[in-house]
Amino acid sequence: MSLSRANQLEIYYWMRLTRTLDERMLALWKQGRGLGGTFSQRGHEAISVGAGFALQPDDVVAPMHRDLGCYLLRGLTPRRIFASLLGKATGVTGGRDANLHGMGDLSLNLIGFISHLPHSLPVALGAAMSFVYRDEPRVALTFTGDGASSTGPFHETLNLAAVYNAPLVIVIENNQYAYSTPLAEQMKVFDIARRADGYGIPGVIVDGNEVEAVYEVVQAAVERARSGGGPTLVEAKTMRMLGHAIHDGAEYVPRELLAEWEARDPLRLYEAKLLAEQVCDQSELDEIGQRCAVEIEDAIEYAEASPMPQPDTVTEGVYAA
Ligand SMILES: Cc1ncc(C[n+]2csc(CCOP(=O)(O)OP(=O)(O)O)c2C)c(N)n1
Ligand SMILES: [Mg+2]
Repeated sequence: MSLSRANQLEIYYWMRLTRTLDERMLALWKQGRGLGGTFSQRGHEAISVGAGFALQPDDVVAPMHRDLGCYLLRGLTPRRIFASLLGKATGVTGGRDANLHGMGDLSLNLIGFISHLPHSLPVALGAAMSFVYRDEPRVALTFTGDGASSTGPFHETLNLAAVYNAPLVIVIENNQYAYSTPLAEQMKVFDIARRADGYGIPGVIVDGNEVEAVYEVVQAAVERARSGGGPTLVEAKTMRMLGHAIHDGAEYVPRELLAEWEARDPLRLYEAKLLAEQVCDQSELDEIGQRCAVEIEDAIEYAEASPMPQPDTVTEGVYAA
């Protein structure tokens, strides 16, 4: 499906909202106003937004820790996200973790991120198989990292999904590092999409900094899955532009490598494309930026004014003790 002008501006809005949220989230933490684990999204906006945009509302998505763009476009509001990050009662988990782990909402067909990597994969496969059993034309999509793609559950999920012909799309966010470990130190293949060959399913590589390219590849994989074609492994190549989480200065990443990728910043690339193709002019981009800034400031005010959870609610949602 080709993108309309309205679609393109919407994609830009989600990317810009993600970037604004990210920058303010990091600033809050540095000012001592944040609480828990804080994972930067910088560099991943084209993947989380481009892939998420390829889904229908009925499809299920299981994102990971650099996919806030996908959470946003699925309908998790900045207010709920900041309330979660600040550990407030109005957050998604009612203030239980002050983190983006577990920030799911099944009413939005959004499975919360499972911290154990890559355990969102078998769960997304379970969702995909439920669609098969119920004969529903729905698809499950999940994300994983380059590091997580070297673990057992990744391979088991691919194998089972292939054998079951599951309507599942797995997007690898190959950002060159798993914590402090560069790709070359944890695998001997440099195109992780090749891992699909071992399971008899398609493996597709896409430039993870080009949002429309990500959208097109994922959209084709989603429609293939929906029409009974089975799973696809998509490898989106990008770069983690900051440390693993905010405590990590990433001194181990060569500065030249970061400079190379900074020149291909996904948000700037999309702005340049929209302007070059005369989809809009600079004032429209600025207006969207202004809207995002207002929305994010409102969310921070809301989250900071929200109460902490009541101690007597601590056992709510605990299923085993
Ligand atoms: C089973 C498991 N082992 C270790 C960790 C700790 N951990 C969290 S993120 C991470 C690195 C993940 O790297 P990658 O999969 O490439 O994702 P990225 O953070 O680069 O997006 C590690 C080791 C974990 N969450 N789960
Ligand atoms: Mg990685």
